[in-house]
Amino acid sequence: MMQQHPRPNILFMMSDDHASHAISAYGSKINKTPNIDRIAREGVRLENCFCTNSICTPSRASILTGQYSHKNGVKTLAESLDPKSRSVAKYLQEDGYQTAVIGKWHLGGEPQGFDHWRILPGQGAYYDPMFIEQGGRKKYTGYCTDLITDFALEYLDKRDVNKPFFMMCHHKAPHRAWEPAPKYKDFLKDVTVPEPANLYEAARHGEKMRVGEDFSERDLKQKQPAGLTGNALRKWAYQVYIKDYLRCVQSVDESVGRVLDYLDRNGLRDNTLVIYTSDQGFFLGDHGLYDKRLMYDEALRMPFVARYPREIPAGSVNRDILLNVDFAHTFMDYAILGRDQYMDGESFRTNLQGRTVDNWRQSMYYRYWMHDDSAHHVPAHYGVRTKDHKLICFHEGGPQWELYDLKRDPKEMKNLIAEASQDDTVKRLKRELTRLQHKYTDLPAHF
Ligand SMILES: [Ca+2]
Repeated sequence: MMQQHPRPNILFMMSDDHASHAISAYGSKINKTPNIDRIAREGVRLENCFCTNSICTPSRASILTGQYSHKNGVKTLAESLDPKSRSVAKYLQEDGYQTAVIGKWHLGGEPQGFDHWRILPGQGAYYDPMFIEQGGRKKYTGYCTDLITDFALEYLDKRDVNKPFFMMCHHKAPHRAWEPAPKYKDFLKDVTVPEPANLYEAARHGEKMRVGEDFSERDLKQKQPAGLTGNALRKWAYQVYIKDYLRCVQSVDESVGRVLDYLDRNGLRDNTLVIYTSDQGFFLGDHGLYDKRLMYDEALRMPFVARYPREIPAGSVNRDILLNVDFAHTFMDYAILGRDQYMDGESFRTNLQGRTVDNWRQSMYYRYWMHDDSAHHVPAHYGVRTKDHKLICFHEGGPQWELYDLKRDPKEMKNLIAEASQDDTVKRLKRELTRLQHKYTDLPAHF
């Protein structure tokens, strides 16, 4: 019998739009993130952690409720989380955890299920941001990422040491418009950041997320040089974009380091499950794009590293398919709470120990709902991903199908849907897509 430890603290750090390929533990070719890497080195790195709807508000709602977007009602940026929703925060709070959320909330209304909260209104500001907290609104002087970290550590200092805590520390960074801390504004100034191989690809679905053509002056923080067009514009704009993005990531990584040091100094290392993740991935010039939404891996994959020395082997890598809808059950499992039948996700506590649960999922279901919004023009779509393949259906005005062989073509450059040799794979994946839509009671779009 395993020794029984008290229930761990859960410290969940999540940034906004931080792609795994801008984390050195994931093999980034463009930056170093020593503090996030430290969690991976002392714990586990998830290789196949995916979001089920690659956009901010819906992913956050799925993390809290353990449900797909069509179940929790937050399918697009326009919807708020119903304050009556069941959520992991409420369950942990009812079960004796002290609960807090600090930083970006972006789910409308006041946080429910948290004893303490200090959140940004909407997207919040990078510089001298306003925060909403119990008791009102207050503007603070400083840089958003640093302030969120200060507030998180302040909360830990004041907590009741006789109860376990569940804290969600949610950074705004590195979200658009990628505004760096003053001290990092010249970071990478004289460096040419390597370009992704598919930077000069044309937009496939008419999406308005092209590096260069679809940046605003606010994104670039300067006027675009006159006469710059086509590939020359993209080349120039990529450097401006990626440097600001990585400057924002620097502060996030530094924040993670401050939190880890705090845990060490205060004897919280062994009894705290500490996680770093992002609400979804992001295109870093891949396919010529910025932003997320599309089911391609750069946006679909969530970075996720976790450390809990009592259970998680140091330096391990997990390749099971794990989803944002699993987080709620996983945290409840650490709190020794049973399953909520309304949640779609499953606990992956055992998977994090290096043992894949029997009959663990071999495929995942994805759906992006925000059809052709005026700013980004990404068509709605759904799809299924296995370890080896991805099948996507752009169902509006279609259907238009895409099939990728992820083993041979990890960058998803060649759509194989029309290849006769793939007919059996397509049939099998369409059956799997239908099975998953039934399992999650999502209605397929009619076409
Ligand atoms: Ca986001």
